[in-house]
Amino acid sequence: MKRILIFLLPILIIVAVVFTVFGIIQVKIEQEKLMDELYRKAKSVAETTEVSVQHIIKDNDKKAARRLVDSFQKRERLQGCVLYDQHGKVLAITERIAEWQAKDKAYLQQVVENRQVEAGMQKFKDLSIYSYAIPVMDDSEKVIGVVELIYDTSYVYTRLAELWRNISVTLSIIVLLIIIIVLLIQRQIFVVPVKKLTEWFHLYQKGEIDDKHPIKDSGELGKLASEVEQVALSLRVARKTIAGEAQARLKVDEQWTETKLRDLVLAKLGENALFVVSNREPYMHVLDEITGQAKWTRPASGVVTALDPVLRACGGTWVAHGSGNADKKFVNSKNKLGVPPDDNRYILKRVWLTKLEEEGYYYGFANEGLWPLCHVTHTRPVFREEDWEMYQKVNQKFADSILEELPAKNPFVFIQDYHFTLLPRMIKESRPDATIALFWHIPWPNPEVFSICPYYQEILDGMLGCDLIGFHVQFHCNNFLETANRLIESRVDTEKFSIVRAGRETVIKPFPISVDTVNSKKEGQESLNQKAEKIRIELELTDKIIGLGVERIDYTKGLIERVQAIDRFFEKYPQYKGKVVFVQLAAPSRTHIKRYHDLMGEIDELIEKTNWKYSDTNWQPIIYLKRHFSPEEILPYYKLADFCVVSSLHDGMNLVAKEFVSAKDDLRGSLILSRFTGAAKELEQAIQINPYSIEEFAAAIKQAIEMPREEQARRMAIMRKIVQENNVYKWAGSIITELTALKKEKA
Ligand code: ADQ
Repeated sequence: MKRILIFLLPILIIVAVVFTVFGIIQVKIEQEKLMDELYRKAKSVAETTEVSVQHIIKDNDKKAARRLVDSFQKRERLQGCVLYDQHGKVLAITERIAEWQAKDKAYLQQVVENRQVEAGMQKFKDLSIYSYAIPVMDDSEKVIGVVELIYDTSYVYTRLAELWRNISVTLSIIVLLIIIIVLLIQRQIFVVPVKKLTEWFHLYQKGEIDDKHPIKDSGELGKLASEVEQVALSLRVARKTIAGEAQARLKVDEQWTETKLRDLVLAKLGENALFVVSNREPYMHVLDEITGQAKWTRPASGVVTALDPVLRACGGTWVAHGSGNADKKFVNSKNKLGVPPDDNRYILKRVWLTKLEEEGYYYGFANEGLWPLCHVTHTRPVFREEDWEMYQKVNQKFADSILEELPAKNPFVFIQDYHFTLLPRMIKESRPDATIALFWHIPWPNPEVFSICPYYQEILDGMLGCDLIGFHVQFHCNNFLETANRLIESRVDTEKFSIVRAGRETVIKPFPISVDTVNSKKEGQESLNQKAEKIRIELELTDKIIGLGVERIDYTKGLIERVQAIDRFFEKYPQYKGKVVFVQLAAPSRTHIKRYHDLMGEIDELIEKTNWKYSDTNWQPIIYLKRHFSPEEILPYYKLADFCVVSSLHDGMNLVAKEFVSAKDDLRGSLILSRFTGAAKELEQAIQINPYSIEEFAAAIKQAIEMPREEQARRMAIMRKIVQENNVYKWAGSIITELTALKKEKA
């Protein structure tokens, strides 16, 4: 549009200038013509009245004078006639211009003295008047009086204004015609062919049509089309070859890796790229508070930890809320960018939310409502009608953003978590051909608990727009099946683990999420050990037994209970004072919510109290590092730790437990793991605890510290094997395999 304006604007300016000049000339000519007409008319009338006026004055015939001036009263427009004697005294005047007598008329003097006609424009009240004054002489050529004819000239200006109006209307019509013609030409020679070429490219490279490109032009556009044709052909061939090779490689049974997942995606999804949706974006751009420069970071989030390697492996598009304060600077016109920012492997599309939307949908409904509802941690869920309205609005916003990205046929959409329960139905209604999966990263409670939510009907109905819903463990699947069975009209198939609602089936399955056990090892052992030793020196941990916690600050993670257990541990086993140090890495999270804000204060206070209680000049029991760490920064802490504590009061899976195990390639160290995490179902060799039991927790710390090296190694080896075999690539691979199988079944 901007380019058309650049082209159109000079033409329109030239046309407007020409028309204005033409208009000015036209008006001037017309004005002169009208004034000339008036002059002639006045002259002729004056000459015809001159003789009779001569007699009237000579005979002092007042009646005849009256008749004469009255005859003007009947004439069109405002006209009149005035008879004067030779001294300028009014003898008779037409009634409708009676007030004209009062006007000071210096020019009458001139008429008498010079014996000449005086004609010109005069002001009378608000009117413009044309006056024509002629001397009346007797037979001896002596001036005996004056006849003045008066004409209202306002009709002249009315005529001129009409002329201007006509010129303007003609100009507007011409401008409009020029715009329409230019737009039509532009559409015909550019928009239509380019649109056709784009559609053709889209279908041809995917192998959906075999026609030649549709551009008939032999000029520059034709050349461009021919280049596009070559690219489309190469792409089509490459896709086919890659998918074939991938299929062949998949047959080999080997450990799940990035490459194997990529092969699976290519072989199973083929041309259909993967679309992932989550609230949290995998990479955010933020302004550095000190330098003011924009930099990118990876948020502390289990969902991001799990899905980023999957998307890196198989490409696709990830749609998420753009929440970084410098995010807008780094997207293209479609709000997209290639990520990771230093090695573009897939596309991130950012969706913008207003503060009000974020407040209601994210902080309010999702995190003050659904999050505590699904975690049994005795924090009361809050449901506000205005939050629910925002939640619906934002789900629709995401649906619109995704729908405009989906390809023409059979797309795969993989939705993450409790932020988007309404999204599956919204997408399915517009695109019934889309295969949709939702993965629920947090626990699912029993029907009684879930029915507390005033909107449970809408939420369940929205979720059942999916073809597949995944949870971490079977227990959460069972809870969900029971919830649907009890709370909404549906049929639960306990053999297939599926729910049928309004003739549509949704399969419910467990897919235990995991970590990337392949790429996390990319950094050389040597540099990792160096980093770990540097931390040991900086934090004065030499000769100390090191415990570690890595968390987002959240009430579900059991941080308060952990500090209480550490306190109890030193109380019960004082021999460890000065010998054991617990390092806690903690990323502030959802700090706008009061419960989270208060929790931060509570933890600060409790740690300070515990440190004050036990520390001496050379030692303090807890080192609290409250900030966000990058995955590369966290890894050396895992290396360094003798034991790691995961004390969640309730957790869907918990990736920290798996990250710790995955990092321990020297088989050293032990894991204390809450029984209420999904991970506890897989990592049976961890020291499992009930974090609510402070005694049991403190004893577990002692057990972890005193566990013989061989026992540590035996347990760690088993846990490592489990995590390695069931890494995040297997998790994603299983979901994709299940989805494609469902799609085939439907077909
Ligand atoms: P979370 O509760 O966010 O997510 P969790 O499994 O505890 O997930 O993983 C947290 C991630 O954040 C880990 O990768 C960890 O390394 C990282 N992290 C922790 N502290 C950090 C810090 N201070 N700085 C930077 N990064 C930090 C949800 C569910 C979980 C489920 C995951 C994945 O609540 O139960 O395991 O999703 O499905």
